[in-house]
Amino acid sequence: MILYSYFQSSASYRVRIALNHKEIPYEYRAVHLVREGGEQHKADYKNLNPLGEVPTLVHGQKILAQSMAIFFYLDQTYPEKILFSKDAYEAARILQFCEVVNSGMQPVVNLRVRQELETRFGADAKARESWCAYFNERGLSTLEKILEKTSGRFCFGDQVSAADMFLIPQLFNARRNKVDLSKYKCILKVETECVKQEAFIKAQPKNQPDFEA
Ligand SMILES: N[C@@H](CCC(=O)N[C@@H](CS)C(=O)NCC(=O)O)C(=O)O
Repeated sequence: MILYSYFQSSASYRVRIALNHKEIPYEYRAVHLVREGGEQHKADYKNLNPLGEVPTLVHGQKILAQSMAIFFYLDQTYPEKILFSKDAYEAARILQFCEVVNSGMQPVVNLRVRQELETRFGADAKARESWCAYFNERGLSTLEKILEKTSGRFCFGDQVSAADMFLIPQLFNARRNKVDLSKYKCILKVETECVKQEAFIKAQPKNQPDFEA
């Protein structure tokens, strides 16, 4: 497998954790999202991912964008160490949790959105930070409420799932946006367990070949 990724892309970070968790070896191909206006916009890359985003997973002749779709594919093709659950309701609740991140948080604080806020609406750094803080806090307080009911060592009981793999990269994102996480007790408790796991450690931005301090 080949993963097109950027070290500090939270959506790529999710997939890196999932691949590590399932112990699937992969080749890392860096796509620099900023250099020269962003390599994600180059024609060659857009042949793989027409939206011009990372991650993209290539498996033989198969090409997949969207981390959620990649998670689905990985569970179907490598059913060991399942990312969702065999129980339909539990799987749907994990999916629901992931979607709070995937639709209510990450896309509205993404690089492209921050760039548009600046160039189209003249938002300065402080205004952009305030925008990101609002959406991060709205999402995090929702996740915290869910975790009050579902968490054990991890987001859903004592088993690592896709929920943890969506949560941890979003915390990285929130910290970059200077969000104060101290009030999210359940989130922080789960994070303490996740960061001990090999799959999560290997996937951290600072452990990627394209890491830049
Ligand atoms: N829903 C997509 C989100 C992908 C996405 O937004 N990727 C960001 C990095 S986290 C990106 O490539 N941004 C490039 C840009 O905004 O130009 C997924 O889950 O894979």
